Amino acid sequence: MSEIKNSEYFIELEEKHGAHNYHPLPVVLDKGEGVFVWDVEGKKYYDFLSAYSAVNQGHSHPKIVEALVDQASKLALTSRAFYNSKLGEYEQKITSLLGFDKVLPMNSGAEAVETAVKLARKWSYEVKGITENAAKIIVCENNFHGRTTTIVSFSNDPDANQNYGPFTPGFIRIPYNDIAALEEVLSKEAGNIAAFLVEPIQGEAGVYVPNEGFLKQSSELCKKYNVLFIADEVQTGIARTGKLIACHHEDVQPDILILGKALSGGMYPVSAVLANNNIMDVIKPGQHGSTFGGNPLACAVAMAALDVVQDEKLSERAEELGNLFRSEIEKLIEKTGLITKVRGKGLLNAILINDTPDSSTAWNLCLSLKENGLLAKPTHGNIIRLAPPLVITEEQLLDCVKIIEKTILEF
Ligand code: IF1
Repeated sequence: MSEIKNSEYFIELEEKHGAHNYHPLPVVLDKGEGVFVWDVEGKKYYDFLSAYSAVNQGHSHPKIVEALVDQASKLALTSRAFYNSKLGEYEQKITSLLGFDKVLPMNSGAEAVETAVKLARKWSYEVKGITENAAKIIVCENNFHGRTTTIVSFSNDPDANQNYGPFTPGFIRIPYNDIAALEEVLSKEAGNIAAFLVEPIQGEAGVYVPNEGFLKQSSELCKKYNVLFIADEVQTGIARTGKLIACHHEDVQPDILILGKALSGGMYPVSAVLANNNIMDVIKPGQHGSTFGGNPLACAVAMAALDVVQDEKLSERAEELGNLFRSEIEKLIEKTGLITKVRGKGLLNAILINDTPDSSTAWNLCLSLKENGLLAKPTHGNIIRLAPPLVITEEQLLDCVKIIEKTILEF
């Protein structure tokens, strides 16, 4: 063990004392500000992962830090056994901003997805009239909705669910971006189907953007068959794709909306499930909850984080800079055989590396990008997600394009 507290020292500590449930890039981050992070040696990087789109507002945004510190110094946690002076104003703000009657506040994204599953099931028994315990929820191949045992029960990724059984029943998987497959299942079994749970863009699967109209047609099919359309916008929400939520690209209002990650600007675990009264009111006192859900600190942070999205017009920025980024990368693709495609919406993008998914090319490219001052990480094998904080300027974005070009052409 090296005594100097350098990167090696910290990596060894994590290796020795921490579960090995991740394989991080060999960089030890110590400071973050806006689009930049610094490692313990003081080296500066552009952050092109944004903590998986949780830091849309930039690292340690002063307005969000101030809200956190002020509220933490006053009242952090009461539990929902009592009312508190932040929850009601937060609920009013987020429901009016997103156009729903009610919100159920939770903490992690997975908890919000679990809440949405419970809500949809309960609605299907008590409102739609499905026989109890017979409700099914349609999900998509290659989905990612979190890591709880019920959520991994409907995953088809062995890394996500191998040896975590027995699995929760009641889920039907169809191919992503396949309206015909959805119609097929609904026309046959809608009587027993509570909901369709879908990511507007599949993030972890490699930033798969569905066909134009997929969200609109899916939501209309759900309406036709009295099945709830649930949008998991944990990663695509909060301005990331160029709209406040990705569903807005197709003027779709989901029956249940799931938010997380950047809802707090990455400052605190905050997630939310939004729905109208005819759905949300099936949950009565004592039928769902969590110790930290809706605590005053989370509410204060989330209100500040939402203000930053509006004050700094982050949706518009993501839309504009995303188009610029993809057009610049398209030019790079002309000059190299290493990248075969760039895809994404707003500032949620990914490049496909011209090698097999089990190759280490994407990983090695990320190591080179790190050396050149930009942090990114491969998702599945040969896909590198590129998602900077939405506060990035055009000049910084073009600087990053130069770094990516330099790295690719030198590789
Ligand atoms: C990891 C990526 C993975 C999500 C969507 C719910 C959740 C997530 C659409 C759960 C979380 C995180 C989890 C993190 C890596 C990252 C991720 F796609 F964003 F890159 F894994 F797919 N719905 N995504 O993306 O939210 O409980 O994590 O707050 O688990 O490694 P959470």
